[in-house]
Amino acid sequence: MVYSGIIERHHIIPLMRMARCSIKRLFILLIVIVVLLFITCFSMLGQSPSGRAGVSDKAPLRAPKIISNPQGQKPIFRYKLERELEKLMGQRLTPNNDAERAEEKRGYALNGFNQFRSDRLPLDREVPDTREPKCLSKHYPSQLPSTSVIIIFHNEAYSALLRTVTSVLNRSPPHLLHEIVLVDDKSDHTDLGVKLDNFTKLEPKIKIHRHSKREGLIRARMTGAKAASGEVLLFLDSHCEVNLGWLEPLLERIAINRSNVVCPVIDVISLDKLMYSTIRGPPGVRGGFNWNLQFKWKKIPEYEQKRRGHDETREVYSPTMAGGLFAIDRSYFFEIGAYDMGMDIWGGENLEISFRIWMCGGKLELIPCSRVGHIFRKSQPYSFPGGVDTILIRNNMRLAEVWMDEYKEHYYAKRPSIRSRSYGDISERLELRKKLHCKSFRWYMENVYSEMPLPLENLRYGGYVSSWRGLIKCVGVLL
Ligand SMILES: [Mn+2]
Repeated sequence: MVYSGIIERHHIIPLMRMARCSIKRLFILLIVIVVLLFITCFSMLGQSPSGRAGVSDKAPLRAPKIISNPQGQKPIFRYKLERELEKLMGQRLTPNNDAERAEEKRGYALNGFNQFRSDRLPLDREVPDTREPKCLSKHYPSQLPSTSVIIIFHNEAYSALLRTVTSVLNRSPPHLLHEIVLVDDKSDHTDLGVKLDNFTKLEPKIKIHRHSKREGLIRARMTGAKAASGEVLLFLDSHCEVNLGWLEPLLERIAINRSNVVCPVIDVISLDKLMYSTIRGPPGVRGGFNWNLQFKWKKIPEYEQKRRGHDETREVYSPTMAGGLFAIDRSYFFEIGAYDMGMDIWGGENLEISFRIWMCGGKLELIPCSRVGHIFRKSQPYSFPGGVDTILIRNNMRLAEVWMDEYKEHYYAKRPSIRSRSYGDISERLELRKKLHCKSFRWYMENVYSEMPLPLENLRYGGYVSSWRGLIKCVGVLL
């Protein structure tokens, strides 16, 4: 058709037909594009980027990541060279015959670390001062709250337990150390019986409580907390060595505000050589978690470094704690609901108390000038009655149901089949949350852990398509 400036009537009808046809085609094309978009979107989300799909809850070894150094630097502190150490000790630290080799093997199997060597190292050995040099020039008030150190154990290696206790006695100012409360969660190792009783009798500050049946970490800690009479409760694992000046920086933060809950920085005692070491420089990590509800070490974000004024000696706000080592004002601990007594044995309780502290008005902090060495075991040496998975899932469901509001869906999305499982009665914990006027989980995510991405990979065909927010976000990402 030649353009003439005038559209004649006989031209108009085919034009209208053509227009109608193009609208139809355009419409079909649009539908095809949308369908393609959705397919791409879902197939992308269906693949879990790190192959994490269907990951089941496994007992996470506490804080293994801290061993790896983000800068790839070698540990700067080594205890002593093997030979020097042996000379000092007057005995060998490695097995020399079949009987000793068998003993070493047994020690590993029982503890997940080198008990053979632990038994031969001095209880009061020196450890390298791993603090930042700037920490040494800090001054702390001499009047600080008195402390009950609570150490719970179940079949711990006798020498590792005693080394923990000895380091606390040697490196805590006596006027600040009110007592050491040991809680034996029904151990059956013979040397943890009378032999331990005899040792504890030597030091009036040590008190020991024994369970007549295995209760697990959570209830054992409650036994310790109820028995303690210091102003601060300080929970320690039973295979630690506290470092120089470890206590004052923790207590100072609690003295400033009783709702500050504080954790020392964890140094590494190697499980084979039992060498005490740390990574160079200030701690670059703080506590986080993933949607499997596992604790994770995460890089401290820039906004938090800014809040600290880039001062390496200052406290780091931490969204979660690893769980083994922390200090809390005793009355505050009970005020905010201690532990969820409906949880079993171990697992999930560290995230539960972390969420609760932040959501109910407290703060959770890492204190760089306080250092405690910890043996990171090779494996969990003791059994979980009823199975690890069953207990962890039940504990995590209680955690999700009480504290995580709509965000609990991110946990369930990966394991839809557990929804129907029983997690017991949570009414008391919901009541507690109401009574304390705790904030929402959304508030926590937006204000405490804002760098945490929402899990797009949770969206699946069958599992979690009901989240329209997720769907819109998904399409938004693609466009
Ligand atoms: Mn431990």
